[in-house]
Amino acid sequence: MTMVHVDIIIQIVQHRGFAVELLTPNQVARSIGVSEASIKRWCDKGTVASIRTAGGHRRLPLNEVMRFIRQTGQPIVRPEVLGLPPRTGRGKETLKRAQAQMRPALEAGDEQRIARIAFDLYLAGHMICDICDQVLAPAFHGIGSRWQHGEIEVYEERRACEACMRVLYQMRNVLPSVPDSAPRAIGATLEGDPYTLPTLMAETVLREAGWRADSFGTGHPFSTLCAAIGDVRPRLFWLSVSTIGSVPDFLAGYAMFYETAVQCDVRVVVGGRALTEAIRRRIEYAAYGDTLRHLISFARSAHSSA
Ligand code: B12
Repeated sequence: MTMVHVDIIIQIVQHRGFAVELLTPNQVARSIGVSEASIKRWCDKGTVASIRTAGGHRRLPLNEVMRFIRQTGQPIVRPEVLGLPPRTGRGKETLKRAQAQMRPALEAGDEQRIARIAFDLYLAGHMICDICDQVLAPAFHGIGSRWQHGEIEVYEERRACEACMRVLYQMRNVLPSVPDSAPRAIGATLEGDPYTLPTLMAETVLREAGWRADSFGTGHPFSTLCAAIGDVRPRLFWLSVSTIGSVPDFLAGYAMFYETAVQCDVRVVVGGRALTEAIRRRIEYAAYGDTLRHLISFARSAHSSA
């Protein structure tokens, strides 16, 4: 029997307050099947950004290596060395093919397969908002209807959510670093709304678009969101609304929240399956979006107009 030894010793350093994973030129060379000398030359020419350790050794941030692979279309021969699932990065993954593969992978709770599908799309150049809108969200809609028809168990649905969240966190780690000067965005869901995925996805796609974005998670009363807006003073606030308990309470709370946002010069973007047209007609907002792609389009215009 052959033993396969994979040495994934990734150093982690703090850079601008974020944990950044660092790789040696040898690890990068093995991951993409080129010589170590080539990697060192690329570092020295600035083709791929690197830093030097106190002892003068080159180290490459993982997110910079991913940027390089994504931009150059360099095939990955040993994805495990980059902390990616086996067989990731072999060829041009399409959204259409991934759509067919994602729901079964989620239902099986197969995190490696979910990560491989998502990373293949990312490495093929797809934006994370499209991966969320066109692959992950439809897969969850399918899971919802299969649960409704008794075809899958509740545990399979919940396990799928947990696995998906872990993969989204993994994707967040490979995104380019966002400078301190980047615009700030925060977002959340309201009290009684336990849906974690849409707000986590909003955070991830805004980070990809170069925002310092933080999801504050689920279940917030309007009053605490007003406090958050006053304390953080973000340029943008996203509110994801997947379920509404009492419509009159929602309308009253939202009116107060929106007034605070206007006073603090914060643009509010709203979205989510519970924001029906009838409800939207009765509230004010800077933008409403059906998709995360809409959120990004608005964020881009808000960024360039500032
Ligand atoms: C997972 C899940 C749960 C989990 C969530 C766990 C978690 N940690 O998030 C839990 C267990 C909490 C749950 C509970 C329930 N659920 Co549920 N759930 C789902 C499921 C399968 C997936 C939800 C999800 O995350 N989707 C993925 C996201 C990303 O997709 P999305 O919401 O469409 O979001 C997209 C857009 O809306 C938009 N968007 C979202 N937010 C924002 C924000 C902005 C700013 C912008 C621009 C865009 C945007 O972009 C997203 C990406 O494209 C859905 C099925 C479905 N159709 O979604 C059922 C579903 C929503 N649930 C349903 C039901 C019935 C329930 C329960 C009542 C079950 C029960 N008997 O207890 C409870 C109610 C809980 C509550 N308080 O409301 C029904 C709702 C039916 C209805 N007519 O309202 C659904 C549709 C399933 C079904 N087909 O029957 N659920």
